[in-house]
Amino acid sequence: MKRRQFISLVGMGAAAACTPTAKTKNTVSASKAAPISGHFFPALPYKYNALEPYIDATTMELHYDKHHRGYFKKFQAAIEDSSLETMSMPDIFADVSKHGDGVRNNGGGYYNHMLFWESLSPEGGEPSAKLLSHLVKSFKSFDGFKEAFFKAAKTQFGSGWAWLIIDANRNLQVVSSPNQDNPLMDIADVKGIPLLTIDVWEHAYYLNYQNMRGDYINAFWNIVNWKTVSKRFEKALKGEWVG
Ligand code: MN3
Repeated sequence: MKRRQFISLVGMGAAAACTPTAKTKNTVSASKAAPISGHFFPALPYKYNALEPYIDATTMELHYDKHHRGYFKKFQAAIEDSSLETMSMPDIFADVSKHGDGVRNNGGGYYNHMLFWESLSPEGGEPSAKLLSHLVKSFKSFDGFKEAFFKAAKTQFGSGWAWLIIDANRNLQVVSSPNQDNPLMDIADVKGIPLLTIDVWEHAYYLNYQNMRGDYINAFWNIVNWKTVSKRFEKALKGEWVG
């Protein structure tokens, strides 16, 4: 794939993944509406206790209402009265090294948590046949993928994230990132469209799992929203918007 095509793929896919539904559907009056890339604090797609016993309600409430909201507010402050107010997150991340640490850390924190909430569901499920076949191709087996993802999440030193991404060659890869960095950022070692992510900051699990990060990651498999992850993957493969 040519670089330009990939940038387009990354931009479209990731932008749509985190754009409020009302904005993406409202194409007719788009010229009158707020810019499609405007930044909004999203609603949590389930109740705080919906992911129990794997993630407890208190952790969810603090994580969403304090941590995530805090990143959003600081991000808003960091971009106030700048051109970034109307720029999509993937476009901001594509040049994030030029925008300063306030945008990198708080923009990452805002965006990464949106993907994290979307990656989870009380219903769990399984990958689609197409995603499963690609996971098997890339990691030998589904268990091979889970091992790679577990390892990336478990061994990320300090705070950070692990990701399943689709890269520029449309291959699946597992990567990790420190702090609030993500694979859309120009500073990332391996870039791609995020499909699935896990937050391994201690605030994501310490109340319930204390220092047992591995137990938290194992519990995570019970609540992965494979329906959404599969949809993102199949649309990204075709170069379509990832909703
Ligand atoms: Mn977090």
